[in-house]
Amino acid sequence: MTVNVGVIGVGMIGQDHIRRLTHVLSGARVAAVTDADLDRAQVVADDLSGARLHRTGQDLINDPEIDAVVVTSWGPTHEEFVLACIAAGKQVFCEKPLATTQDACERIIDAEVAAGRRLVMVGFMRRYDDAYRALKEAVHSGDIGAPLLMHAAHRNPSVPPTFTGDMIVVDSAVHDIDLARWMFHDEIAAVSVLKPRASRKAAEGDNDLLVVLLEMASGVLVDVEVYVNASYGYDIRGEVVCEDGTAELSESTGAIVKSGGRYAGRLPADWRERFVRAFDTEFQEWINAVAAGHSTGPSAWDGYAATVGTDTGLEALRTGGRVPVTMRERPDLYKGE
Ligand code: NAD
Ligand code: ISE
Repeated sequence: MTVNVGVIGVGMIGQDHIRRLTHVLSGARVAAVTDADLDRAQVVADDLSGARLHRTGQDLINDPEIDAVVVTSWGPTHEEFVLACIAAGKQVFCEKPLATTQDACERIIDAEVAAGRRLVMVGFMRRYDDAYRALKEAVHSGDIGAPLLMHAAHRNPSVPPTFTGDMIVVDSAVHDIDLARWMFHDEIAAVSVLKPRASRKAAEGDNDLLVVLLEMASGVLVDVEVYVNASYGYDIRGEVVCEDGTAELSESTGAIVKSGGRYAGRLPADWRERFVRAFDTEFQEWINAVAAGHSTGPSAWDGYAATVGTDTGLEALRTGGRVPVTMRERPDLYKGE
């Protein structure tokens, strides 16, 4: 079966996902697209064989020939489209964030629970990265004792001027928040955010970098340095300190060349390059699940937990204090994941 996918939002990541669905993966074709910028959507549709252009996301979701939907529009629009997919009984892959407010995430959870089956997957692609999977396996192998602490770094070379200080937490640290929950099979109990002196590259009134400290319910600590104007490349790091050893995320930079008394390797330019294989794996698993009639991967519950984590992080950033995390009870639909 070929899954006919409709894509809502054909900006940067929407076009990257269309490329992988069309040219890299098997079992799916992009059959329709839409965007608030219809001219942009038309250009994308023209480049796809037999793809329809819809005027709105709702029209695309209601198209009977569309089996499943990818939502890659701006965060504040996600709730409307995800809820419409649930109402239409269609599987939906939604890029992070699931929704920008906790209330919106809860409305999605309530709708999915009422539907009685999982229809939503959230795009936390780090869970599909070979290096993170190997790190998780090492941590839980039993060979190096129980985990105590994780050091993580999330560095972007640069961000556009529209990227506000809050987005360091909401747009970037959200990945580390999801990763910590996945790595340790645990919820976050409290969040603190520390700021060094302001960098000359940070916008007036903002700090870049931030250190986000996550206290997991088990007592494991996770410190995440998030630095969005690091200049030198896209650099994602992780090291878990356990009772009897440590496990470190390997660098996916290809060869390290030693020559003339020096050594050098390559850093990825951005998240597209660093996580290209993870995105491919994530989407292939989604297509396979959709073709088999079910969902997979990070759930609406994970999307909700991440938004609770970023909201708590924002409060910690504003108050300078340690803020406990409060979450609703996990519905049965998401138990045992
Ligand atoms: P972008 O601005 O390049 O593209 C977003 C597109 O959505 C634009 O073309 C815009 O016109 C369109 N859009 C906005 N509102 C719409 C609406 N109501 N209906 C239809 N189209 C609409 O943004 P982007 O960088 O591609 O990010 C899109 C989403 O993907 C965001 O939620 C972002 O957080 C997420 N993202 C995830 C990763 C990752 O690593 N997983 C990386 C980048 C972006
Ligand atoms: C971007 O939106 C992403 O999701 C990337 O994965 C992340 O590394 C980057 O910091 C975000 O801005």
